[in-house]
Amino acid sequence: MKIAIVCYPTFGGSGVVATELGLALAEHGHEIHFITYKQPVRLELLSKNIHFHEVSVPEYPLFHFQPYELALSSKLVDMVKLHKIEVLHVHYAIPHAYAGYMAKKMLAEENIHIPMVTTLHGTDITLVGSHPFYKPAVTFSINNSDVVTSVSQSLKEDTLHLFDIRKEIHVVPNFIEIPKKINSYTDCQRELMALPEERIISHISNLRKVKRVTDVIEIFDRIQNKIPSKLIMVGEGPEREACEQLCMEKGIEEKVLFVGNSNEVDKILCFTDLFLLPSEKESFGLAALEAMACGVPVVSSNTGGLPEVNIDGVSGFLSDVGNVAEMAENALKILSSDENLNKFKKQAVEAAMVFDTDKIVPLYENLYKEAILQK
Ligand code: GMT
Repeated sequence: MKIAIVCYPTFGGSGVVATELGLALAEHGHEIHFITYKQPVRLELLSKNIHFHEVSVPEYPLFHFQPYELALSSKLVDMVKLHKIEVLHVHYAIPHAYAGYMAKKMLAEENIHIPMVTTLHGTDITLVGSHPFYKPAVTFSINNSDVVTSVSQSLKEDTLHLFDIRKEIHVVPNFIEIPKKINSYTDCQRELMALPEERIISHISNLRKVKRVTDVIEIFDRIQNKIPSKLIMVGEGPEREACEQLCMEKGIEEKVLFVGNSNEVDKILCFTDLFLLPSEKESFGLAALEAMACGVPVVSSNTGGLPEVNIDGVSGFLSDVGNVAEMAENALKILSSDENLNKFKKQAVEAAMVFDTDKIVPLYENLYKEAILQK
């Protein structure tokens, strides 16, 4: 199939899932066209099956806001015609589903009928999309997609609760290539990060409020009071300063390393003993799955789709949002002995297997085939 993928090209989970999906589909022999404003971060390799088309928005002083949706829908029309694209897969409802719908309508004028698959990722529904300023447009674009998917059962339920949806929503979870993860780093160079007796804890996100990153510091502070440990904070975002300030107030700044955005997530996870994800909202929790696939147990909140990924007492533990004391206790349970830690590490990988690329990508392929047949 010839498939266009529209996504955010940044470090966010929706862009990562879209990019990994495109790469996996290309490996299955499909022709993939990424259409976005910048080459996606995880898309290092363009090849016979992988193409990237940049959407440029010319600056014009009259516009207070440059019309990205307009430029995107025009680019979609041009690329669909030029490359004979058969299916459009848009990731993140805002504004991609809206732009995709406009492209479909323009193409229909020329008797070209292309189905659109819309994948809902989380904040496009739970945070931004349900805002009254966007809600009518988001409802409209979901109802006018040919196929709608959500990344967890919990997000499906949230969508049905928050919007007036007439379409069936298919749950297609985030995925990960397990064998690659397990074998990717044999020499972790753990000694560069911590002393042999120290445990290494990590957190990866865009350090936004929704991730409750100051809770990460609170949990770590309680852990390091009991056992020697280090915390690695990966990612950039508006809450970084508050976290750094909190570390200083607690006098733990030397034990916490802020490394910014990283392309070496696998390497960091390789020497990590425990992953913390105390989010306020999390439709799936790709970061937790990435950790589990690398054999890292997860202590997380029980919000959104996290209980579908992190299995309580198996791959880690879950607690109510904000219950940092319980999260710290759970972390200590896992880290208390090598025997316990190794048991949880093994169980984390096993729980991640459910989301192996080979199991999930065919679900998307089947939805594309059905959508094309129905056109
Ligand atoms: O979590 C983020 O801040 C990034 C965000 C995004 O939209 O890129 O991630 C969302 O989509 C991911 C991929 O489907 C999910 O794994 C994340 O749980 C989800 N984030 C939230 O719901 C907060």
